[in-house]
Amino acid sequence: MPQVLVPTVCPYCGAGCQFFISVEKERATGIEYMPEHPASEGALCSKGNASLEVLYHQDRLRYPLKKTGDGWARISWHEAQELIVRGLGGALKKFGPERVGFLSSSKCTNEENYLIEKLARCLGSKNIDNCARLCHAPSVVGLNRTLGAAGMTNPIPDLANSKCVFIIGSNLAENHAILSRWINRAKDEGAVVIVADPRMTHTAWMADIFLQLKPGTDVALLNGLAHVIIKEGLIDKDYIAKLTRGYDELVEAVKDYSPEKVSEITGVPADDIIRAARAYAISPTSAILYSMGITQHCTGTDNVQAIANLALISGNLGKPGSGVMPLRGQNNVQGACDMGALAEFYPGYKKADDPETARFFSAGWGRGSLPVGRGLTATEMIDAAGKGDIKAMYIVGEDPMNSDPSSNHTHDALEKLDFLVVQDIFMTATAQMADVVLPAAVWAEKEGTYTSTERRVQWSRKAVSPPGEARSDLEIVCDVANHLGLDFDYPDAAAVLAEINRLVPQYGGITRERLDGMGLIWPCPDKDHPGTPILHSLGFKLQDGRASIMPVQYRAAAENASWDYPFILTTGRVAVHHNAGSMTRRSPSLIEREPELFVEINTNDAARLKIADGDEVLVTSLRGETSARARLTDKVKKGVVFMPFHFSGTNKLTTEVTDPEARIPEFKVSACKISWRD
Ligand SMILES: Nc1nc2c(c(=O)[nH]1)N[C@H]1C(S)=C(S)[C@@H](COP(=O)(O)OP(=O)(O)OC[C@H]3O[C@@H](n4cnc5c(=O)[nH]c(N)nc54)[C@H](O)[C@@H]3O)O[C@H]1N2
Ligand SMILES: Nc1nc2c(c(=O)[nH]1)N[C@H]1C(S)=C(S)[C@@H](COP(=O)(O)OP(=O)(O)OC[C@H]3O[C@@H](n4cnc5c(=O)[nH]c(N)nc54)[C@H](O)[C@@H]3O)O[C@H]1N2
Ligand code: SF4
Ligand SMILES: [Mo]
Repeated sequence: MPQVLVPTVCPYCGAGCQFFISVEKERATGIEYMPEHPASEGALCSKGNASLEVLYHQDRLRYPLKKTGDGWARISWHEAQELIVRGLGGALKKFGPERVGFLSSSKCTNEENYLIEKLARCLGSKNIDNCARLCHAPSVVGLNRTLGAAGMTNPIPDLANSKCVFIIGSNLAENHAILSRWINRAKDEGAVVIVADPRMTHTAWMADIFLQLKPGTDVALLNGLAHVIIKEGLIDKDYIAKLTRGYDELVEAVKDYSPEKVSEITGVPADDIIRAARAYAISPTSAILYSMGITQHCTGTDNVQAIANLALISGNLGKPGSGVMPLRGQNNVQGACDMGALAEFYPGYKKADDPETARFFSAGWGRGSLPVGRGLTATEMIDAAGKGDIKAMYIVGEDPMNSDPSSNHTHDALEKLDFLVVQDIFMTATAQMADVVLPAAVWAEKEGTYTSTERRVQWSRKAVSPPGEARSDLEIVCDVANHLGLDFDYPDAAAVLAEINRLVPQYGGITRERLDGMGLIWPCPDKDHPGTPILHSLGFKLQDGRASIMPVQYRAAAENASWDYPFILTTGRVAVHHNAGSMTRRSPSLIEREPELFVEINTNDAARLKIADGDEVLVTSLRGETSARARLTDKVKKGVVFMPFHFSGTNKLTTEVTDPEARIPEFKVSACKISWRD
């Protein structure tokens, strides 16, 4: 049989790179590059290149499983559905839908997320969320409030047009690797690059100005930049007058943030703050890129608003080379949010607490009444489970045991549930806690759309068949819905997309017929619309078309170093692993490069503790302890240590404190101590 090339979207990060899977005799045999792709231009990072390694892994879930006294038993799909009717359906009847929770997956397609959202709401539950809660929830809150939309404002290739790229709290060189190419291109054309990060990362190596701030002090830094821009008259007066409100309040709010004072809080030299402010505001076009270093704080929403303020006072929105860019993490976290897998929204960001929203969808879905009001977020569901308030959960493609903060707390909560069903491609730590585990097909084994960080909606084709009896999430969810008394009659993803086209205005014109090729960028309201690469070019979708400048004040992180816990632990990522690691730890070429959990410690701190490079140490916080291999480095400053969360252990340490509005945990600041492993 001849070789066939099947176009597909990378299953790892939100950059949305496409490539071809070559298929021979119904087996995926290799990758071919796609130079015509607008964002990746045929390039892939190490994870994209290794993505096929998970397809035929021996650990893939092949059959539905149920927990037995001494392990797991293979069961039929029929029995699995019966157990779900008894467990999930039983909890719905006995305790009511408000005590049942759903986690949807930002690894799944838009069509699958839409159906999981529809399933939860039609069963009467408001409790649906996805891993955006642990990721960009503050962007959803903060940018909707300031700019009226939470997406990345400009497309990836537009970065090349920027004359100043300000990267704050993002290690894109490792985590959105393909973006570095565009920033290097901007640099070649003379752009200034500013990086603000507590660690000297691969991204920081690209910087002309590097601001190595203390973790959790971003509001102070950003207000300091606004202070200098205002004081030196570098604002865009016309833009402020025509398109914003709230400027005077900002002037008042930042007047005490002199470079000297900000330097004391952040540890960044005052001169560098002034240089960065001038570079950002004087440049004709400046873009701000940010990610988890901004959002994963108890001040995450404030941080995001402080970023929007900078862009607004300097008029850096709505034109090429400018913008506010929340770099979305998972391959489809943008889409999972667009499809309403969030406690606050129905599909298309229609507010869940607005009765009109429920009326709109009950008409659209032909359902009598739908729940009105904000549900529990992912983090709140786990807390509620721990208190016995949530009784049953359906978790699709998410691994809270490893990705939520304070794993011991998560473990206790999940253990308390009367019934847990987990749908994944591997037996994760979360699946281990389940009563029933359902085997899902992974991206290359199914079709549908994914929305990348630049809001590009792309169709991914099925290349190969799933292993054993594994089925696509779309098929599984329809089956669950029908067993629970709903009527989900969708033959394929295209049928679901047609319904999305009708009910989600931003996706109105993103039809299956238009999606062969490089996709379309939403909002795309009708079939003739070309898509909208740059947001806000005609003003803002807020009152009078104006954006809101929202002043914020610096508040310290919830935890600080103390006598007992003298280090600040910050957590994050490395290039060759992905999130909780279920896929990349099983990729031979990737695990070989980073085989185990490590902790980066400043060389001076290590010398004081008599710790040598490669020693196994114990890292302890108020919540738990884990061992890790010491890695001595000057990338982190004295008093700060860094651990990736790709191996279980890291999240035993992290704090459960969340941002009061967005409910994102403060993954980036926990106090800890380091000691010898006995
Ligand atoms: N290789 C790889 N790529 C990925 C992922 C992965 O796991 N591995 N995951 C994907 C996902 S889901 C996401 S959300 C993105 C995340 O992508 P990033 O946001 O780039 O990931 P992180 O490494 O968590 O954090 C980014 C940076 O924030 C810095 N930081 C920590 N604390 C602070 C602070 O207080 N202030 C500031 N300014 N910076 C701080 C860290 O030192 C780090 O360099 O990556 C996506 N891409
Ligand atoms: N300490 C610390 N913790 C963090 C972070 C941090 O920076 N520091 N970052 C947070 C962030 S930004 C995020 S996004 C979260 C991520 O948290 P999670 O979403 O829990 O992390 P993943 O490991 O990506 O989990 C995705 C799961 O989906 C499965 N999967 C893959 N494809 C499919 C599919 O097609 N169908 C189904 N059903 N399953 C599939 C994978 O096997 C995996 O188990 O972690 C958060 N946790
Ligand atoms: S940058 Fe992201 S989308 Fe592109 S190949 Fe790497 S992981 Fe995949
Ligand atoms: Mo994320």
